[in-house]
Amino acid sequence: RHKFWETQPVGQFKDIGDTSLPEGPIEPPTTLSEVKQEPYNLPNLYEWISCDIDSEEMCTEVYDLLTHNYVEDDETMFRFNYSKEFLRWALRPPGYYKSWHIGVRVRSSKKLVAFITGVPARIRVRDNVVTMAEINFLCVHKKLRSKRLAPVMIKEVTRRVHLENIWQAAYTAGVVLPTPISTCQYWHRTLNPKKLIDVGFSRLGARMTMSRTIKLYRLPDSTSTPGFRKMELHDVPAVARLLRNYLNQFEVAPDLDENDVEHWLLPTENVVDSYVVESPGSHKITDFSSFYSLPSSILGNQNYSILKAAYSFYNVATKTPLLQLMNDVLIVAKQKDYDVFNALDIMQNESFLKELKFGPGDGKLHYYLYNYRLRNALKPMELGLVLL
Ligand code: MYA
Ligand code: JJ1
Repeated sequence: RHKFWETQPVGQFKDIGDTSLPEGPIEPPTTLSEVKQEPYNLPNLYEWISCDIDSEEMCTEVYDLLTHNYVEDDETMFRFNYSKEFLRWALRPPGYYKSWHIGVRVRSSKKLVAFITGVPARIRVRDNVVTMAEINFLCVHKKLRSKRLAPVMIKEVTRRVHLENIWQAAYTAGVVLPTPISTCQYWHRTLNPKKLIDVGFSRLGARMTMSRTIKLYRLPDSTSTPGFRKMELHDVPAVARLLRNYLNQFEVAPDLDENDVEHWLLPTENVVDSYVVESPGSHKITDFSSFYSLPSSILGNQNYSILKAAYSFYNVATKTPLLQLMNDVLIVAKQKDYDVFNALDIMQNESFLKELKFGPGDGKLHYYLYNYRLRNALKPMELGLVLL
């Protein structure tokens, strides 16, 4: 069934329900000298490169590959269109390794035809904080699909991660592989109903007219929570405290320090947006909410070419009701001209999805760990990790 994945240290389908297997690493680490020193072999037409994502030229090549060949929905109506600024942000967190930004070129033409990345992260799994690689942006050019290039890319990124003495990884995918630690559902909050219906992202509900639909999804012009404002650099320590404390309750979550919070959550125009609630009297930061910006190309529509989507990132409410905080974030997303606000059913998101008029999408997201076994799959609400 899974000729490649059956050979890898991941939870296997045949082991589901076997409670005799221990939680934790599946294989022990080897010594660094036992890690293969040369890259895996590619078919001779191709060559490996490490991508210098700082270089405008290289970043454009990666952007173009992904824009035309990355993840699509099941009916090929939309394709993720990560921006260059987003890619630079996603790929250069504290402690990143350039050697984990891996490209494959055609030797003769130098054309970039495949890509995979890792970035380092400390992920807590129950009581253990584990240094891992977060693997993302696996992409093979449409013309080179089904040639078993993906397994070679995965083995090569694994080798380069091992060279840094790191032995575990976390990743998400829309496809089912051996074996998900959790399976989550995408939910969508319409902000611009007319456009979403025009481009086929959503349909007019039964017994609904366009004007009733527009009214249903209308939001106030301004936010309601006193002290709600954009996060600033001086908020980093307070946000880090809030977030670390909040994420403690989940079975799997990132272990974020102040440097991580500054990188991942300080607002970057058109990439990531964060808001805090500062108590008007005490100036205490009591609540926090964030989203990232991931547009999709609209494939084959006469009127529109880009869908502006915001994705819920990390939210912490200690004083303001989470429902009210998220409603304020929907209002800012609408002000910023996003067409839709997306969220997964992870963390405490279920507590606001229905009430704030999110509807379930047709997409699922499966979460995976490499070389780390969990005895049982987790409920989405036990997950405290968002991958980009
Ligand atoms: S998820 C996003 C993935 N990208 C896309 O969906 C973009 C559009 N699709 C493509 O570009 C291609 O279809 C890809 C496959 C490249 C996905 N994750 O080369 P093949 C297995 C893992 O003939 P292609 C993301 O970025 C498949 O089951 N494996 O196939 C996270 C089969 O193996 P097996 C996948 O279609 C990535 C084999 O590949 C995926 O030409 C995490 C077929 O290879 C997938 N999304 O190319 C990667 N899709 O026979 C794992 C298919 O066994 C990281 N396959 O079923 C693991 C941790 C590594 C680090 C460890 C450190 C310690
Ligand atoms: O965006 C997604 N689905 C949309 C569009 C569907 C178009 C036809 N297939 C959707 N729209 C309905 C919205 C509606 C609004 C009013 C209320 C009811 C709902 O469902 C889906 C997620 O649902 N996205 C995808 O399929 C993209 C791929 C998802 C897998 C991602 C893999 C990521 C890899 C990470 O490394």
